[in-house]
Amino acid sequence: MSTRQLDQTSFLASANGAFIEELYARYLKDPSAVDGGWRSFFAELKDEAPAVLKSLEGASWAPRHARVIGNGAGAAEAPAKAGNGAAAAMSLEAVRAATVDSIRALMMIRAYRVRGHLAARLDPLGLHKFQDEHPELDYRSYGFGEADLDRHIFIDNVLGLENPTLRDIVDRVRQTYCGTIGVEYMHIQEPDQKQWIQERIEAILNRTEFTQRGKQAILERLTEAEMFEQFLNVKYPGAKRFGLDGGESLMPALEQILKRGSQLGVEEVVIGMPHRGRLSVLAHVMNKPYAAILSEFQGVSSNPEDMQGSGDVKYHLGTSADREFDGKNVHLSLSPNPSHLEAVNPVVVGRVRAKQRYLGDHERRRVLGLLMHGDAAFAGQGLVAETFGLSDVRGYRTGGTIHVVVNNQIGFTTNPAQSRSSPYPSDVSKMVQAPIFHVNGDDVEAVVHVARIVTEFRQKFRKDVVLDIWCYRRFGHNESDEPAFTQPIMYRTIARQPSTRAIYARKLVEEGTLTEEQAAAIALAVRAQLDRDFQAATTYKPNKADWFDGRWKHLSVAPTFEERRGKTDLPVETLKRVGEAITTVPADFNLHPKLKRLMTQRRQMAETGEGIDWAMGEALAFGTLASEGYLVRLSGQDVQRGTFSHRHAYLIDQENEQPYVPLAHISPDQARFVAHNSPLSEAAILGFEYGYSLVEPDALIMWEGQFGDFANGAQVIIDQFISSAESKWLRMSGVVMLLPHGFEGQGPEHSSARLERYLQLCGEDNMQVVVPSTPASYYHALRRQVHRNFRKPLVVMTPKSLLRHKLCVSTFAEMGPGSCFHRVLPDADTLVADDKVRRVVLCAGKVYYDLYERRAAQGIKDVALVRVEQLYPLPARSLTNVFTRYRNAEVVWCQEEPGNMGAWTYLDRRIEDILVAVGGKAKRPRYVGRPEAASPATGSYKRHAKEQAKLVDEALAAG
Ligand SMILES: Cc1ncc(C[n+]2csc(CCOP(=O)(O)OP(=O)(O)O)c2C)c(N)n1
Ligand SMILES: [Mg+2]
Repeated sequence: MSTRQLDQTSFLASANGAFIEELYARYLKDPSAVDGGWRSFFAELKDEAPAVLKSLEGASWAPRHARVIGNGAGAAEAPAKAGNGAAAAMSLEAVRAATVDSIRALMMIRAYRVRGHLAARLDPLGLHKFQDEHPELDYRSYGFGEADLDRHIFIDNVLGLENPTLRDIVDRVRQTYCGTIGVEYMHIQEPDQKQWIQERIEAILNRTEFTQRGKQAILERLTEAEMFEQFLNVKYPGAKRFGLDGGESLMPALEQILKRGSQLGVEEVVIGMPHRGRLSVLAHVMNKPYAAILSEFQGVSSNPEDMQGSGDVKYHLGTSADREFDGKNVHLSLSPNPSHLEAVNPVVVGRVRAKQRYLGDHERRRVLGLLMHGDAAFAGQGLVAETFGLSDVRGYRTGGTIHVVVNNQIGFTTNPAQSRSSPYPSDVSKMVQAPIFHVNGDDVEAVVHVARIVTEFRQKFRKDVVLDIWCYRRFGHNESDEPAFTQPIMYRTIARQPSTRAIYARKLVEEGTLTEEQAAAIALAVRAQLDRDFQAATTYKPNKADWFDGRWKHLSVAPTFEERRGKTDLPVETLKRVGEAITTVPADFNLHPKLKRLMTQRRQMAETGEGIDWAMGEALAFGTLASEGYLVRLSGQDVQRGTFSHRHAYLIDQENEQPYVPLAHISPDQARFVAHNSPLSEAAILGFEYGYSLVEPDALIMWEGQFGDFANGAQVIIDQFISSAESKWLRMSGVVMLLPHGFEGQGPEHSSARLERYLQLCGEDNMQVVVPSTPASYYHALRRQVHRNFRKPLVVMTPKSLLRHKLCVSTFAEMGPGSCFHRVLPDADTLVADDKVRRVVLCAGKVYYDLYERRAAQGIKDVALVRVEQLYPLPARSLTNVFTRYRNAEVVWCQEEPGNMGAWTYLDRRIEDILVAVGGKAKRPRYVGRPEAASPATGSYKRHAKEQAKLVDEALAAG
């Protein structure tokens, strides 16, 4: 450095960051190139240096009013006394010393931003060991001593402080970051989001000053929550309600999210939550009358009496409501959910997405997803991560979900250390860089304050955000549980802990916001309401069921099995027109040569109406539905091309990788066709599509498994929603599952879609299970989904080798006028008179073609091959006709699957019943197929082929 005079404008204001960075770069190249003070400073910083230098951006952090003089060789002028305003002269050495101070202070501030939450007082019980002594949060770790506390540090524009002393800074960061709110946000990569949070919280010490009205409203919400739970406790002691007791501040938090959300454009909120506090949410957020809830405690069903179905326990029920906030209406729907914690998450997110679509909410600010979680479940369930994984994926994103963790620091009898490996239950949300606000539930104003911030953040950045409310569970896991068996210390502490309401009421009285009488009057009013509703509950009648409201108006309960074909045929001209449109590619599109051939072949199918293969049959179903105005949405791994390279719904330009989607270019007024390649998850994607289907009845919503067996990763969604939701919650869905299935020698895992599992779940007309054996059959099954006045989930065993089987083709005659879905396909060829038929071989799916070819090869004439295209609901009438027709024949059920799998055990008794009723020669069916097995299929192709030939031969052989 020269003795050149440097003034503040040229050196300190504009070039500070750059200057230090340059010094640092010089130091990295050669430490001896910078002077000793800087050298030891950089050496101390070690790997932290780049991050620290980065954090300096935007702050001015050196003596503002100083002029620098001297040569940096130790001239002894002190840094300008802050606040004196005059430009004092400083030696370069003094500037260096002041700058180093500033940087050290900034490092400390940065440490608080990153780790201040570790020292925050989050636990209302005071049992959690917070890290108050964390060295990075101690100013002494930064080269300061006690004597420095009153020294001015030359930083401005930081923490909203001007000209602070070290003590000011320490006070400020402790209040902001180590009070009753702990903020984790420094893991976020986007600087604007980080900066927004910093600015939102630092200038105001991360607190809101509430108005008197605001404070009273908070107390009212707490009082309702507490008294409602207490009332239930007194009136129905020991009845399970999974009380919110100890976590009451959830209620004002939710209220704030809805209120602030409505101010920021939210019109609809889809809510998902577990058992804990659900009754309070139903009553106080969803405005479900106390009388309705109390009547359920008295044993009245939640559904109107004339409804069938199983119904469900009260803490699983959903409902919807319209709420008004400052004159703005917000529509709320609380999703019903099963006991399986977190399973509702993807369902809620799918519902949000569907609502955003039909409202035209392109910015995703009008419809909001709000999910509540228990601490143990949030950390434990993989579905949480799977659902986060959808958060910014095309086709699935919803503009971020607000997550609220009711962190009562226990899961049933399990302590946090036993339920997770991470410090917080919320760590999983860092995978999407969600900001996380931890807050002490007993500081209810802090809770409401952060509820407001998370809502603002979500609306501004449209990203997931987490509010982690640290609270406690006043009683056992449920109301008949003894928590002291396992957590005696915690429960002794809880017994001494005044309620959140009591703490807040006392605070308001002490600060003079309310009188004690006013606080008591709030409680009295709530109690009076509860007493009135308790009386009303004895005569309470549930409203009419609401499952055919709104977009479901044109639908109704399904008619009996035999009367529900639906009109799925189309004029041949329509098929041709759609067929041509979906085989047309723009002239300037660079199509892969093989796909050029494929499109030409498909074009021929459309022109001749002959030889229509599986993919073309599917495309015609999709295309005709879209042109009739039904949204068609297909989702799953690699679905755009198709796992088996058969679909090619999205064509990729070989020059620029731009997609072209023929199905989206049929006509200008068509509905959308979309296929989304999904993340590699089954549960989240199927749950999402199921949720989507709940909102959108006039759409074909499909999930395709890569191979059918992978659907077991989504078993919770299948068991708890798809197969049972209509019965439990009166909610219909037309969701479709496409599950590749077939024994083709590919080994244990790529053969079986576990057909047996779906059949075992079937009952009470809950869903449909089909194994279409022709493209036309598949085409009708898909079209039927929306062309009837009811909706049922559809499970389809889809083929693999049949995709390219020369016999597995259809014609327009089978799709055109007068055609429909046939639940049973009779033998195509009559080879002998019906009474001469020796055996009827019933089968489903691919094995039919093996049987057909073998029968022809062997010249067998007296065996009829009958395909059961729909296994559930079982087409009893059609099968009766078959058995009546072939009265003298024995009946064989032939399947590829091992005997303990496939449709056999499901069909055995049911076919027997029909045979007995028909009274022909056969009294019961005989089984032909692979023997019982642990693993679905062999890993050896040779063995597979041998087994397959054997079962086909046995099905046809005489005797
Ligand atoms: C997937 C799943 N596994 C196990 C259970 C049984 N179970 C019900 S509640 C509960 C504890 C949940 O703890 P937490 O998530 O912290 O919620 P809290 O009850 O404390 O509010 C358990 C294990 C369940 N309902 N769902
Ligand atoms: Mg818990």
